[in-house]
Amino acid sequence: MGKNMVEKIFGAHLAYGEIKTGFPVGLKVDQVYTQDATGTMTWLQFEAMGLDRVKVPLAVSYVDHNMIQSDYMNPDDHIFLQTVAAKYGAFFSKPGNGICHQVHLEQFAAPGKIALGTDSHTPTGGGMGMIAIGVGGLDAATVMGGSPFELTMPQVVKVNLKGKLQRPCVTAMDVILDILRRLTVKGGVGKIMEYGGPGVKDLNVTERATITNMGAELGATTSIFPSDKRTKFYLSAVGRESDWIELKADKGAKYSEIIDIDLSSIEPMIAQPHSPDNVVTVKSLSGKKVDQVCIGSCTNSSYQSMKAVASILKGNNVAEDVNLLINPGSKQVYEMISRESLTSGMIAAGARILEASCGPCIGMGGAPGTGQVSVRSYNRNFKGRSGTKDASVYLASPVSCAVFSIKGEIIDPRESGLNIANFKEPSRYIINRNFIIPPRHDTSGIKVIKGPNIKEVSVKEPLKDSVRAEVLLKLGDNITTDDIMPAGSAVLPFRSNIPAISEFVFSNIDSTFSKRAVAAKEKGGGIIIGGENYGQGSSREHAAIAPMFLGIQAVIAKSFARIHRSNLINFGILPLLFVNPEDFDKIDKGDILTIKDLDVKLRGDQTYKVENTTKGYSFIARSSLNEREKEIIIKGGLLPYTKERAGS
Ligand code: MIC
Ligand code: SF4
Repeated sequence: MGKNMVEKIFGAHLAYGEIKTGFPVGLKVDQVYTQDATGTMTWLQFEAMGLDRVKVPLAVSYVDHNMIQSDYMNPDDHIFLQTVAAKYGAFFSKPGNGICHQVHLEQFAAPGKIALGTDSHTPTGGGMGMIAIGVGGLDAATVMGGSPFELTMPQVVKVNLKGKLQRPCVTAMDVILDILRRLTVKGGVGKIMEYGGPGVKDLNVTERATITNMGAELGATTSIFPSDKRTKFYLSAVGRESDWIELKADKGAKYSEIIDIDLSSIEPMIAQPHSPDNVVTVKSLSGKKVDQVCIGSCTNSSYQSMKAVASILKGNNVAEDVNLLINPGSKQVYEMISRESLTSGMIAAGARILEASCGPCIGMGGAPGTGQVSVRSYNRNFKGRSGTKDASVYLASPVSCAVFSIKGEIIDPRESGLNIANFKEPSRYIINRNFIIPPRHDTSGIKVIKGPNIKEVSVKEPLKDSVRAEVLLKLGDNITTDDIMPAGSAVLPFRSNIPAISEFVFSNIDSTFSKRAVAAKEKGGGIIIGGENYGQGSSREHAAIAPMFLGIQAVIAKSFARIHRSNLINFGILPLLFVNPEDFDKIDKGDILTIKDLDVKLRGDQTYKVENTTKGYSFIARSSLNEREKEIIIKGGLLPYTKERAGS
């Protein structure tokens, strides 16, 4: 029987289980990478496992998020990450080297491999024909410690591309925005998007990477493109032709669903506030005034994106009322556009060029003004993420963004009259690895340096047999991890300090949350009530560790996003599902819920009678944990579970 690409790669990496949708499957992983905002916890957790060295063929510690360094905390994290990488045999990518996903694509991604990254946009590597999955830090740490990576086998959906993009005004960003419009932020949950069809050859590797990167916003486990001649061309241009293998689906390969997309029919698209799936055509918003434009992020900061932007800005002026910020994705991109004198054209036009990092995408500077309209070539426009609660953030292609910055308003780039250069892929990129420190053989003399803000990892106690807890918050659908654990320059420095960061949990939704949680903890703990797709977005496990630290015992929701669900389990918080969605309506903030016989129910049919002691009725909730997940919850989380197994 013909196999799809996912089955081929999973088959070649199978550690245990069956490649059968809905069943647990264990995979051997080739590469693991971390970024600083999630990496400090990951590496602290790895350290707590007591091993001498990482047990995966390749591990990389990147620094790209926390770059403001307004005091000692961010640089202390950087030095910790550098020394811990040196101690345990990982590469270290220095601050300034670029955004992890862009750098990984240039330097390490390879077709046919499996990579995990502690960031939800790890699927960027799918553009290279690899399975690249975003995970929580503790999952990454256990895999670096030698365990296989276990996941529930997703469905594989084929995205069948035909036709050609209307270049240069329509880009890969418009393709993924259009897919988000069609499928929504829940459309990919439990699925891997496998791209195929004759239209694939119209897209080069960095364009494919834009699509797989933002596939994260579909809620998909990952997305993958074939590895073909264009992949070979790119790998040879970055000096890694020997990493190339061909990868394609067999004839007759099976898929759970097939989605057809005609690239020729795609127009410039834009996501409106406050969700990446709130997509319309750029044309339909013509004339809307723009205050700020930001170009970059792991989605659209490649050499190709920057060249297009430079061609539009050349000889023009950024509109009087617009602030234009640009962050190239990597040192390689930066160096190349500088050598070609493209940065000088950008500066002359009035752009503010930032360093190669996440920057405004994660609220590290570049916040818009009160009530302002900001259009960004980024991947997320959740409310408040930019740092300004009442800003209206839109998402569009780098081409559209550059055009808007000159015109001062939203306008279809096809009608702008501006000159936009067509891109010719370079046959050689600058290859300079001086910002990547390779692992050492002898690590005996290396001391891991931890500044005073780096606190030890918090661990939960084993599962109690009954829970009596207060409903601290009742929320709607699509709650993001940005809602649960905000980012931005005031919060990110505390990523290595759980007691301190826990004060910010849900702070953008309810500023009294952490205080109320601490008070409830004394009396048995708290429960959160969520709607559909609870925990979508980022992989930050802080959205589970900090609530755990505040005494949250369970989250009862209509459905969960994949990475956050795993993170909850990894930190001993029970993810429960409403059996009857009407029960959601009956609960109110402040109700006391009691769940008894947890251990027996968990090991049994996983249905739980939840008594609403305040209102005097009960309802049924269920969990859907596999055997390993059950044990993890019983032990109080993945760390105690792993330690016990290592000791036994
Ligand atoms: C994001 O885009 O939200 C982040 C910041 O890159 C996160 C990781 C984090 O919270 O550190 C992600 O996407 O996983
Ligand atoms: Fe960084 Fe933004 Fe990409 Fe997250 S989405 S990795 S914050 S650039």
